[in-house]
Amino acid sequence: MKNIIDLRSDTLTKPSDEMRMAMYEAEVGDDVYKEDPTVNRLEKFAAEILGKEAALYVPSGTMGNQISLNVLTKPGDEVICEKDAHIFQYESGSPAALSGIMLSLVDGVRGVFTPDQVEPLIRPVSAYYMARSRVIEIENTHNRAGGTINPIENIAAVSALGKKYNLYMHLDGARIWNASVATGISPAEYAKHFDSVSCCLSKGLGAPIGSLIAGTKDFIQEAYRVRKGWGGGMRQAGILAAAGLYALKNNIERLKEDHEKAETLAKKLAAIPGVSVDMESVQTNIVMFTQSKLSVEDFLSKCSENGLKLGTGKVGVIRAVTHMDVSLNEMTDAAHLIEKIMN
Ligand code: TLP
Repeated sequence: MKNIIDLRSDTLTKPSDEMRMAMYEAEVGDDVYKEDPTVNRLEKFAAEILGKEAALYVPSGTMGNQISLNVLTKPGDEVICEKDAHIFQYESGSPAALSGIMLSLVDGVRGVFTPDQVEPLIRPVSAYYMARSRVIEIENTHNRAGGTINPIENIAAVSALGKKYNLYMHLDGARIWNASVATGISPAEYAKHFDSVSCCLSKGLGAPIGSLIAGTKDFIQEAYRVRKGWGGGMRQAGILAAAGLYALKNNIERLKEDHEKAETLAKKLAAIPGVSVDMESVQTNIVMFTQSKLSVEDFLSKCSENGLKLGTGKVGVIRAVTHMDVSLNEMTDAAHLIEKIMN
């Protein structure tokens, strides 16, 4: 069978034998009764890593973000976020559908917006006829901007502004592990600027399923209620949580290798005539590029016919995401194939 190089997403990784063994051996109970020892261990461990009082295991990153926003807001409230934020672009309109909230969009640079851009969007408390500004949301790393990192000084400044106006701060840290490994800044150091954090186990960390949210005990208590109401209470979830624990303990440092693969791929692509890569946005495991030869659809099919699977980012942009199930050598193969298509 022809070898397929699948760069559509880091969500495509399959659990390793060691991870499967940890799942096989997991001690389980009914997590809706809070009696699953493995889920409890995972939540405790995640809270520690993120420097928060408590954490909650949830089925997906989308549910993690949406539960967090639901707990922090009331219908009619407004969340300020970047215009390409995952909560705006890729969560099926859930802020409106599930929580009755609006999003106020900031035009960031490579996914990063500054306090100066946010301040004019914060609505005066006295303006009862306007939506109420309630939360500022930051995505780090920023998916649609190409896996870009929000500088910690900027996060601290936006968070200080949020505090000044009594706003909550939410971090979509689906790939916070990538940001942490790339900068050497710990997840807790990032998380301390936020009231709620959501992060994923099923992307670069290689677990098959699962995300976590973290915050104060009170926040998590409420989140627990909302998760149940939305049908996210799981029973012997320890089987899955064991994979998550394995991922947190073994697969964070190795993300460096994925970053190296992305950098290698980006450099090779940038050298191909007709392909354009914004090298400044290549900071972790995502490479966004455009090409002048074919429509996006035709380009993706041509690649796919030849064993290379790619995805899309913003309109007209192709996305390649590196992960543990592709090798550094395959980056050369992928670039060769694209070069051939471009000729
Ligand atoms: N992102 C997926 C797709 O939805 C685009 C991917 O392949 O990258 N926040 C961020 C920043 C994300 O990138 C994602 C997933 C999520 C939240 C949602 O996670 P899931 O897919 O577990 O609901």
